[in-house]
Amino acid sequence: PSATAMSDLDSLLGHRHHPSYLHYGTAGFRALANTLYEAVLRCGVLAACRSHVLNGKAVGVMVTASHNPPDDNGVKLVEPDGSMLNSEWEPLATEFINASDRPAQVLSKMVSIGDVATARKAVVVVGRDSRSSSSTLVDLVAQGVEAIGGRVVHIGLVTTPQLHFAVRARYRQEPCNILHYYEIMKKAYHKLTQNNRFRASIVLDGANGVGADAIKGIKGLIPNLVVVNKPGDGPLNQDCGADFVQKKRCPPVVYTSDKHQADIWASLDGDADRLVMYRNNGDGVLLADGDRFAALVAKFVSKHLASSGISTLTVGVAQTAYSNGAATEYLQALPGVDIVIAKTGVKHLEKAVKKYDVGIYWEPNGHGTVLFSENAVSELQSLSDALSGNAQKAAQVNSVTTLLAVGKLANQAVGDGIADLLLICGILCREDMDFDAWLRLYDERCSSNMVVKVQDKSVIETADCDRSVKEPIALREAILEIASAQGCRAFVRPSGTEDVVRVYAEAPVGKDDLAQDMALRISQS
Ligand code: NG1
Ligand code: ZN
Repeated sequence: PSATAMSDLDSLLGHRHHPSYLHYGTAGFRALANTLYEAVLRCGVLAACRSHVLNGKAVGVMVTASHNPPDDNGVKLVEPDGSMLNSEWEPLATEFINASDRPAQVLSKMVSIGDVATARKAVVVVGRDSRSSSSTLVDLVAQGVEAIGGRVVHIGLVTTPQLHFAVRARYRQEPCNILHYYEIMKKAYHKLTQNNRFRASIVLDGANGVGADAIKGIKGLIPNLVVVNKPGDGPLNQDCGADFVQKKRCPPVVYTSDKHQADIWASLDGDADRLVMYRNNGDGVLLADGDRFAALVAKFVSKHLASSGISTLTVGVAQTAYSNGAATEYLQALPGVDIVIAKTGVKHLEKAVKKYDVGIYWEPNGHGTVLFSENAVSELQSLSDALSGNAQKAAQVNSVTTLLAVGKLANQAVGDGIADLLLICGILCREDMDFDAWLRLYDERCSSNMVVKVQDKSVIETADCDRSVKEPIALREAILEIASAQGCRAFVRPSGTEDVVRVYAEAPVGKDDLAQDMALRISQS
């Protein structure tokens, strides 16, 4: 890089002034919004550099802290194909964002800033969630991009999956306007349901966030849908939303005074990339979490693949340490379905299923999707063309059309709460299944999640995809001892998004107290 470009940039970036060292974690950088100004400005610079090295393909930046409290915010980079930031760039991002002295020089390992500024080909697509701090942070991202000659495409207030969609569509030279996002989903939903109505009533909790607005785009598809907890109704994610319901196992607070009743409830998180569904019993919930989504989808896909007559396509389901043991057993029994275990965090799950033609992944917290490989889509499409109009093969045609619809409806870049709502409702409708029948697919084992605040979470090192602790040895042994009873397991891992350590314990069906007791004893050890 030329000396001028570097020193200009160094003076723009100034000195690092976020109070603590920030890591590019499972979901990018996250912290209290008012400590992130410098970091997001630098993320703008970084995103432009990434776009430059990818020959000007547009990179995405999403400003959100998902399910975290309203005063937090965060920033996450998206690759041109809609996937998460290339893992080689994660440590670079961490180093660059934290460099207090001559930050521009850090980047020179990967790219020459002078070249980026001269070539002027970098493009960065920027979106934000509904937090009050998000607009300011978007302006700073844009400043960073423009500082080195990049171009910013603002897509405004969007859900995280919409940002991924827009970036991916641009890359594939498909229409990338958000209106198309809805059009594609609507068409696919009608194909999946074969124009049947989903009859059950649903109350959807929008976590007081952007998802409650975005859902308007699919208005009418689910006739009996009422949306509560819209932006402005209450604080974002506070006592509501997918993370709250899944972790606390209790219904959300509804911030408007009307009373609501429905067959099924559903909760999105603050940026609408997660969804959980449940029966609301007033004080408790009967939860359909991500494991249940994966089970229903895998069962449906495996059935239709068998009846489509295609035997060459592989199906894999990725789970994490948090996946319920009963879900794992259920999936293991499905014909033609492989199970792989991945580390916690969507990027690991996504990677684990990429080698399959149909890759299904869900985190229990409700983040997940079904990915169809190019090969799967083209095989299904050719078969569909070959069978077109063949009345004798109606059942086969039906299955092929159904699978193509699933691949269109499910977000092909990331988990998407809105797409997942349609996918699940569509499958329940097709299977003529009600919510209770879905829950009867398997009996969930009892589990307990707890968080512990510690001074330094980094002393904990995990192994075996987070399922066991490697260090410290005393903790490892304590867990083994506490979870030694028949049918029990437990683990501890440092959170990648919050300054806490997470404890998980699982006990056989009906042994709720045992799961709670194990988690509590581990928390205290
Ligand atoms: P951490 O904070 O690392 O546990 C949480 C979720 C992850 C993932 C990320 C990204 C749990 C236990 N963990 O990560 O699964 O979704 O947030 O949002 O739910
Ligand atoms: Zn989220």
